[in-house]
Amino acid sequence: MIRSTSCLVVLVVLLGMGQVLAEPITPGVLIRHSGATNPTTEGWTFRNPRGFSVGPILGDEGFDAWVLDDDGNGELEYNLSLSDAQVAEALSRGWRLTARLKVAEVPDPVDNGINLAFNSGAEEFSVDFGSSSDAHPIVRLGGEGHTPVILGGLDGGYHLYEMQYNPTTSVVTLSVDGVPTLTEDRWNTSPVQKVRFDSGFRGTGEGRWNLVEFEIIPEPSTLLLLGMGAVGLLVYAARRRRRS
Ligand SMILES: [Ca+2]
Ligand SMILES: [Ca+2]
Ligand SMILES: [Ca+2]
Repeated sequence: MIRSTSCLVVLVVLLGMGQVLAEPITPGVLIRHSGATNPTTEGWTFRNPRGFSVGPILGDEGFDAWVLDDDGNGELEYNLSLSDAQVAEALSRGWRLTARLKVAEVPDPVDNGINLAFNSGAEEFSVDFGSSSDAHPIVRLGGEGHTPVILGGLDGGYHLYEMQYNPTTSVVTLSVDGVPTLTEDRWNTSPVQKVRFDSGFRGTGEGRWNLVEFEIIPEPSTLLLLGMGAVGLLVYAARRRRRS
């Protein structure tokens, strides 16, 4: 009895560890850009670079960042291609796409010059950025066909933008500096499966990207249950051992 219980404990603990170890960076995070690091050294694919150069900036209002300064008919993209399984997991568990960036030009019309998106193979969950003539950031959640919103309470510096998808309601909430600000459930279509930050051909704009992170929301309840199960079995095994 003790031996079989111990085997069960080991199995449960290994299952729990496997769940943690299967995540490549930290639990739930599939890819991340941070600071002034070249995204190609972080696992991002650099696609279609033409028309302008990119590079680091240090200590910009206290932030390090990677600069995409598109002044015209340039375009490029940093992306991570996603498998069918990863997309399915993201849509069933929920996902979070986070970026801290500064829109450096004033004014900067919203025209796909500064983009952040998760393309699911059906929908394009996107937000693109600009700036008003008095330097407030502008966001357009959902891409072309959606209404740009001026964030009048914010200055022209770095801000944290977080898109979070609720798998129960299929609604994305955009939080800015931790404050839920916009929601959206209508998206343009896209046949590709990837996470990307980029600058489009027609658009212009300078995005200074301090952080980009895509996360499939972990299931703490599963890990918690596994942990509680393991503890329970260990207690049970210890009691059995004491009695025998
Ligand atoms: Ca520029
Ligand atoms: Ca362009
Ligand atoms: Ca623009």
